[in-house]
Amino acid sequence: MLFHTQNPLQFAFSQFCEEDSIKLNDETKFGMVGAPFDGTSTYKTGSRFGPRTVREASYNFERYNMVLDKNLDVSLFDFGDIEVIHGNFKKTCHVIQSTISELLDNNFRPVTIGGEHTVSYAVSKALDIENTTVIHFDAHMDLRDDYMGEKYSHATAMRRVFDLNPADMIQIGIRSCSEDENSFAKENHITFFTAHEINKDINNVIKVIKAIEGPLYVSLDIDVLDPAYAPSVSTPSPCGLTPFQLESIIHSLEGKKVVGFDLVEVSSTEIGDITSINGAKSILDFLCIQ
Ligand SMILES: [Mn+2]
Repeated sequence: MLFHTQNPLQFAFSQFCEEDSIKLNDETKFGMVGAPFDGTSTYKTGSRFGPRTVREASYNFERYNMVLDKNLDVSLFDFGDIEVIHGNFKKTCHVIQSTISELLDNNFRPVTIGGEHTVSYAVSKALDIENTTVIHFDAHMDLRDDYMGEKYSHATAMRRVFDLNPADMIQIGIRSCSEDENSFAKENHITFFTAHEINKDINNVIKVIKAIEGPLYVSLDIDVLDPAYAPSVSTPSPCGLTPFQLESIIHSLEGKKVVGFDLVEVSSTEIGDITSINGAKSILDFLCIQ
């Protein structure tokens, strides 16, 4: 695997796992990697700093989750950052895919910190998601077939994931798309819940998640949150979810077989930035329900 090893912040999440809780033969163990690629971002760049700032933000939290009355108790290995190739998505995609494949070969469930949303496509390719439902949190559908002539872009990421024939795709928190994307979602039976629908009644999306059978892959673009809670993102879109709503929906994944989780589009560049704090918390919420 190709990893940087110099940065002590790379292993920040590992603080939540006591050494004796790490069981090498545990088939439910998680392997964390950073994928600091932001080469296709078109508005506010900087998600290459996501892995660093999200890990740093994780220092702020307790192992004990008061809401769930539960200690975080998973085997989690943080392998540091993948060496992405800025300016070359094709090569970057290959490196991410082969790294995730290596994690899977060693029975690690991948937790990936982006980077921008194309990272999710690279991970999905490694996972072979044909029998898997993709749960996609985002302000945007990301279902364009191309964006400014590019097939591989943050704006087409979920269309490329859809091309991999997942069992189902459910989009949560949507409030921005083109007319064509809207039609594509409807014609292809992609279920989507707008942020407005969730604000009216969160129970509908929770009911749908609880009814899913079979494996799930979760992709969380942090811009699903309102820019009040996540301003440091590539393409902010107002009228988003609150951290309370996101927390409730993540908690509804409890008991589901989640084969992988990614957090993308965090472009915080400073310690204590609220976007990275909400991102780190979402990863910890997810890990706590395992
Ligand atoms: Mn987005």
